[in-house]
Amino acid sequence: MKHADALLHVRGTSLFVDDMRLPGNLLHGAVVTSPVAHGRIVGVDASPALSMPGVEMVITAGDIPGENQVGNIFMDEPLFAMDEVTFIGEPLALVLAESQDTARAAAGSVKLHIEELEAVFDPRDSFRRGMLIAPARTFSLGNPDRAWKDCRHIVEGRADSGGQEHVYLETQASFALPLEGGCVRICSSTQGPTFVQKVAARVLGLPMHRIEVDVVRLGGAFGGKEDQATPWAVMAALGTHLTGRPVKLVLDRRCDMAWTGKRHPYSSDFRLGLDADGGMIAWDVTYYQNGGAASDLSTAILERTLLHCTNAYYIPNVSATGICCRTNLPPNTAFRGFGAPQAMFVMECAIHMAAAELGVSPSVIQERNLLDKGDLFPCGMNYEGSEVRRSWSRAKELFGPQHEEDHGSDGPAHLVRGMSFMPVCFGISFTNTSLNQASSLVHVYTDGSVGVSTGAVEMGQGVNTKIAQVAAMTLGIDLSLVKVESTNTTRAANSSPTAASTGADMNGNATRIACRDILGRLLSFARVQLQADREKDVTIYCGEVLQDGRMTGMNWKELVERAYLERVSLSAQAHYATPGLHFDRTTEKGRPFAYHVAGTAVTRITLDRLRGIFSVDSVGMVHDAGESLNPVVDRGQIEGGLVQGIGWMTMEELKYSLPEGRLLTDSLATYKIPDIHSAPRKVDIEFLEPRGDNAGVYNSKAVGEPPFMYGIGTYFAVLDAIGEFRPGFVPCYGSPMSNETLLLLLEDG
Ligand code: LUZ
Ligand code: MOS
Repeated sequence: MKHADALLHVRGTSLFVDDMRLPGNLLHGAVVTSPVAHGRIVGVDASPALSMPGVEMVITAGDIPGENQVGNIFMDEPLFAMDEVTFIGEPLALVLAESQDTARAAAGSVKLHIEELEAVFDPRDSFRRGMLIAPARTFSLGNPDRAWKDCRHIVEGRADSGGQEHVYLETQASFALPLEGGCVRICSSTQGPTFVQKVAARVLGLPMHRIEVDVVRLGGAFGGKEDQATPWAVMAALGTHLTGRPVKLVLDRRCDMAWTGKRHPYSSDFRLGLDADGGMIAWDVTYYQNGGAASDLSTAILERTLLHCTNAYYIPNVSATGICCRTNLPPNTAFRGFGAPQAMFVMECAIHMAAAELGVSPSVIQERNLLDKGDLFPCGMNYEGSEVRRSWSRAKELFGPQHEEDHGSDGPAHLVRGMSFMPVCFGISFTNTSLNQASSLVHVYTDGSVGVSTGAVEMGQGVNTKIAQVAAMTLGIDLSLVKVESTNTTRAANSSPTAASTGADMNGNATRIACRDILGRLLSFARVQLQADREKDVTIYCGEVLQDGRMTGMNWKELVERAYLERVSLSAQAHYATPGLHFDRTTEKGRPFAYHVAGTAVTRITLDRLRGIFSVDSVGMVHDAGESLNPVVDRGQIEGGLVQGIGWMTMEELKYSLPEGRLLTDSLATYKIPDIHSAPRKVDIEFLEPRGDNAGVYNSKAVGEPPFMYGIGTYFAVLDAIGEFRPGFVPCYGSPMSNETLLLLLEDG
C-alpha cells in the first residue's frame, strides 16, 4: 500500500491552502511585525498604508472584539503587541488589501515608533536575570548525593545544542470565509484545528460553534504548526469578521523563517559517575532551555526533556533539572522529538567524555548500561519492553565493527573513518495526559463506499493512509472503498493536535472502534438475513460475507444496501482514550507513556581532516515499529527523521546579528539543510521482530519522532574519527558540528 496521496503529489494535483480557489472579493493579508527584539511601543502610524489604493483596512490590537491572546499553556502571548514588543517578528498589525503585493507594500509603509530596550538571547543570561517562564523542575531517582561517593570515575562538562528551523515545504498559510450569521470558516495549514478554533473564538469573542476549521493536508509541519499556525489563521478570521470578506494570509519563506519559532536551543551542565566496570551509577544534569519571548509549548517540551534525561539507559541515581528561560527570540516551539533529542544529546556527550576517561569506546559504556525490562525511569515508570537490548544486539550483528576491517585510517592519510552506535528509547503519548484522546466518525454509504473523519491531520506522514487501512481491515473490505475526509472541527470535535507521534495510534484506534460498531450491526443483520444459527460464525472478508468461512453469495455492497432498506444505521462515532496513563506533577512521578519505541543506529562516516568535511557513508538502523501497519510509509518516516536529525546535528545553523538579534540565516541560501549529497550514501533499515502487545493500533507502533534521534549518531561518529588520530580527544560539546566548526576544531590541534 502506497501513500494515499502519492499519485496526487507526483501529478501536482494535491491541494494546499495556497492552491484553493477563492471568491473574487478576496482580501489578502500582510503582517506588520516588530523590527526590534525588545522595545516600548510609542506609536504605530498606519496612515501611509491606508492612503495606498487597494488597501481596505489596517487591524491592530484595539480592533479585537474578544481577547488579544493566543497563548496555549500560559496566557502570555498577545495576537498583536500593545505596549511592548519582545521579539523581532512579533505581530503589530494586519494589513488587508486587494492584492498580495499591495498588502505587503502597505505593511512595509506602516511607520513604527519603538523605543529600544535591552534584549537577552542567551538562556543562561536569562536565568541569571531571573527571567524564567516557569519555576524549575527536577526529576530524581535513587539517592544521587550518596551515589557520588561510590563512583570510581566522574566526568563533568557542558553541552550545547542549537535550534532548528522546520523548513516545512509549505509555509504558514490560512484563509477565512464569512458564513451566514456571523460565523467563520477557517482553512488552515495547522496540526491543531481545534486549537485554531478555540483561539479564533477567544479573539473574535464568539462561541466555538461559530467557528469551523477545515484542514485538507499540510505540506509538512514537523511540530512547527502544532502551535504556531494559530496566530496567522486567527488573523485571517479576524479580518473576515471585521470586513465580512474572505481573507487569505500566506507567509513568504523569509518572513516565515524570521518570525516563527524554532527547535529550542539548550545549554546544559552534566556530571556522570561510573563504577569501575563502566556502569553508570549517578547522573546530574541541568538543562537551560531557550524558550524565546512567550511560553508557547516550552514547558511541555522541557517536561519531555526531563522524561528522556537518561535516554535508553538505566541509571539508578538521577537528578535532572529543567529551567525554561525567557529570551527575546521568537517563541521557540514543538519540533520533532519535542525536547527529547536535546536530552539524548547531553547523555551521549557525557558517555563520550566518560569513554575518553576510561580509555574505551563509547559503545562499551552504552551497551553495558542499556535498559532491561523492569528498569525504573526517573519518572517512576518501568521500562516494559525488550526492544532496547534486542535492537542493539541485532544492530551490532548486522552493522557492527566486525563488518569493517578497515576501521580507522586507510588509503590517503587525511581520510579517517569513524563510527558510532546510537540507541534511542522514546516515550509514546502526549506528556499532558488529557491530550491522549481522539475521535472518529465513520459513514458507510448505501453503495458500500466509506468516509472517515478523524482529528488526525495529514502532513505528509501518511496518517490518512494508515487510517484508511485500519477502516478497510476492520470492515473486511477493499481499501479503494475507503476515503479519509478532511479534518474538520464539525466532524471531529475537541481533537488534540496531530503530534507526539500519536496520530495513527489514537485516531486509528478510534476509527477501529467506530468501524467495529458498524460491523457489529451489519453482522447481526446478516445473521438474520442468512438465517444463521447463533453459533455460526458470520464474517466479512475481502468484501464477501462468509458463514463459517464459506461464501454465502452475499457481498459487502448487497449487505449494506439491504441493511439500509431495513433501517440499520450505517454510521458510527467513536472516542478513544489511551488507557493507563497518569502523571502527578507535584511528585513528578507516574506513568506518562503508553509504551516506548526503541531502536539502534550504527553510523559510519569518513572525515577529511585537511578540509574539515565529512561524508556519511552508511547508517544501519534496527527499528521497532511493532507490527508495521505500512512498512513503506514507516521506512519513509525513518529515512526522513534520520536525515533531519543529521541536519540538526551537523549542518543547520541559526545565526543572529548581535546585539540586535536579527536572524541572518533567513533563507535557504544561508540556512543549510541536508541535500542529497549530505544524506547517507547507504541507508539500511531492519524492522525489529515484534514481541508483545502495545497500545498502538493493530499492534503497530508510532513512528513519527523516534527516528529523528538516530541522527545524533552522526555527531559522535565524527568525534570517533577525530579520536582515531587524537586519542582521548574531548571537544567543547556543541552542535551543529558544521564544516566551519569542524575545521576550526581540527586546526586547534
Ligand atoms: N506535543 C505536545 C508534543 O503537546 N505534547 C507532547 O508531549 C508532545 N510530544 C511530542 C511532540 N509533540
Ligand atoms: Mo510534534 S514535535 O508537533 O509531534
